[in-house]
Amino acid sequence: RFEGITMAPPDPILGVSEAFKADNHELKLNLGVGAYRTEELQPYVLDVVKKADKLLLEKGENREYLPIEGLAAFNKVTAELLFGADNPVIKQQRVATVQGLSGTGSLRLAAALIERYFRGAKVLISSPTWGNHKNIFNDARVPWSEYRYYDPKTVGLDFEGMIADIKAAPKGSFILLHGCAHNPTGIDPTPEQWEIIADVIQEKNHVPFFDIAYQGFASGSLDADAASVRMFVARGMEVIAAQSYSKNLGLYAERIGAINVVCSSPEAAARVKSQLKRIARPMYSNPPVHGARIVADIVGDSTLFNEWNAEMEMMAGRIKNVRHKLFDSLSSKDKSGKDWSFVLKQIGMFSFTGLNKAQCDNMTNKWHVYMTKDGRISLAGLSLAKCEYLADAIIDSYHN
Ligand code: PLP
Ligand code: TYF
Repeated sequence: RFEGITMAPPDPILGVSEAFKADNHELKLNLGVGAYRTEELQPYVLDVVKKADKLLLEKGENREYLPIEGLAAFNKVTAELLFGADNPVIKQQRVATVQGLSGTGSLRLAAALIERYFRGAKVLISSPTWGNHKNIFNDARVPWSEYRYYDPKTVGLDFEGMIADIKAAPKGSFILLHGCAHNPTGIDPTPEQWEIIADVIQEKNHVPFFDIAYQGFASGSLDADAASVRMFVARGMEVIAAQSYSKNLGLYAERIGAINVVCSSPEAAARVKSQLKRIARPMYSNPPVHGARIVADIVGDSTLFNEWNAEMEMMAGRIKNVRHKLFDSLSSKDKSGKDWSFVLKQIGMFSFTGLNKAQCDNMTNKWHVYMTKDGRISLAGLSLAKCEYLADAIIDSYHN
């Protein structure tokens, strides 16, 4: 019966970690998965999360099922964190918020909503994008196509291509946008470019669909990183936004996030929420409680909230330091005259090196540097001490 089932390919990102584990070389470096590491390259649990955990234990809360839509206190603070607590859309109860299984599960709920109520509508995703986006829309049977985003000539944004492709999409398409710290390129539009993107989306009656997995991690400020989303909302547009707490609170394995749909009336929001619940119910019934309690307690308590912000700044700051050190090492070691300034222009956890597949293979096979084949490196997995080694590897691979 199961004999006919073929082997599934490994995940291109998570598979890199497997290969890394199997390598015994002492200089090996895992720059594949986007997960924060300390300067000692160890996983990091935020102090504020440990504190919240301890308080939760003391409170001795029960393990009853959550409602389908998740923990009410979490849903309240997560929408406030994204849109701003005094945003009129919140006061007017125009946001349908449902707790999801982190960013991935929240995107999957939105994809199912699109499939059910906007049959045939297309989702436009950036080229390139986070690999799982295509899987999510494929599995939800939502047609998608790509818009131009990355320009290999400048290792920067192909803004004209992006605008042209969004303009050319059928009216009423869903435009998937990375709220901040674009994965995998680390290249974000400027505030002025965001305005033009919003103009075109509005003109074409498209729906902006934000994936915001790095709020606070791009600039170190939660508010600054939500500026793109808030600008679209301030224009009075209907907006979808999927949130994740994997990176900014280091809650990767807790699977905590949310889907938010900003509607034009409280009645529409209530109906959308009811349908999101209907989608969630036969998939997983109700979401896990622990991460939701941690987020609700940290965001809802001003002391813990301030501690969180300080730790996030520290993490974002460490990545920025590594970025500068890598740029300095590349610039001083490479005698070819190549301009490495793109490394400094990119933001967030990643740097897109522009290395092609053969060059990435050289990085791994010769230098034991593990990375995705699209040329992305996770700076969150790099330490100051390893920058010179990495620069040698990159320069050797470039001129290979
Ligand atoms: N979206 C983007 C762009 C990501 O990079 C990630 C992974 O970090 C996610 C969504 C979802 O991650 P998670 O499901 O852990 O929240
Ligand atoms: O891009 C990354 O590295 C993160 C981590 O199926 C990740 O988004 C990678 C693959 C995956 C889930 C998360």
